[in-house]
Amino acid sequence: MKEKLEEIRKSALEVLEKAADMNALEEARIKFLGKKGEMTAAMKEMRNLSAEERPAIGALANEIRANIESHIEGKKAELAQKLEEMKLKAEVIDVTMPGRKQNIGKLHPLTKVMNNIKDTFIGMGFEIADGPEVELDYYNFEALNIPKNHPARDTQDTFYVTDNIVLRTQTSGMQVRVMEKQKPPIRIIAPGKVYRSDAVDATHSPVFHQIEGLVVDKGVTMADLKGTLEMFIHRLYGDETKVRFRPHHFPFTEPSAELDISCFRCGGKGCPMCKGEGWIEILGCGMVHPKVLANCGIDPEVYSGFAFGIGLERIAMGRYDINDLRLFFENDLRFLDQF
Ligand code: 2NL
Repeated sequence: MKEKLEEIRKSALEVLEKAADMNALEEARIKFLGKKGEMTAAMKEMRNLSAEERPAIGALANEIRANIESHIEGKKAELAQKLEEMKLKAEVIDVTMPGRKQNIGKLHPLTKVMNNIKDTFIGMGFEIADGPEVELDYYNFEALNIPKNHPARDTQDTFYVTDNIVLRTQTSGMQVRVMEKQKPPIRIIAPGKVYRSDAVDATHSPVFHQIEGLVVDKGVTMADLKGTLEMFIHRLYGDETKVRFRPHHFPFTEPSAELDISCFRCGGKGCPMCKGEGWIEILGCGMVHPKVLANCGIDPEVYSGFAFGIGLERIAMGRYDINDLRLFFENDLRFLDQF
């Protein structure tokens, strides 16, 4: 009996020594100490012992059971620690590793120029008018003194949705809507996309961006137009920039003019930037035609106004020295990343 018990102890300690995880440990506990385990079976056999033998064997059995139990507890603690160590190892953070780079987006160069111009006019007390890109023929043409079959429709040929609905060729329609609704004084700019039926090349695109401006009040004169636009140019290009007005024709203004600035590259001496002229064309402007005011319900005998239109792409091309307008619309990151 004694030998048998020692046999169980030996084999139990061997199995426990090899136990690689908690499952193996639990299996061993059941095999040796469980209700149907080897120790329990051995204890049952103690009935067959004589009264003299029983106490010594009983004591031995208890000692072995305790011995196996303490080995199980010891092994359990050892495995738990191993598990904890493995977990810590897996969770280790190498603070010297380089971080993951986040690519931050940038504003499109046209957006930058647009924001710049908007800020300048907001600083002069203008408000921003917003409106539809798909516009009624009336707001895009008729109200602006460009009746059907007027030759100006050729220079502003656009995309027709129906006979009476077009993609706007200028943002003036928004300003007409404001004049219809709001009593002067009016001081607004109208920024946005406009459309023309043009083929794409380095200087033309069927969609481009424009900012128009409009001031209507009592006693507004050409001097107000010149003063306002000169201040705008000085804010955008610097106080040393010279401004000149050249007579021009638009159906919606009378008189009309184009505004040139002294070349920001050569200062007016003549260079490739200004094609040797010393001057660069920036925008079109004029005094709002009395017929346009009347069309919008504003009495041209009481009120007068001036208006202007700026093409953004040309301004941005000059500022960033870009020679092909298509670059703005191709969305090539190698281009966009530079601004
Ligand atoms: C250009 C320059 C211009 C206007 C736009 C305008 C708007 C209203 C009334 C009168 Cl509501 N005029 N806008 C005026 C002069 C020039 O744009 O080159 N346009 C083809």
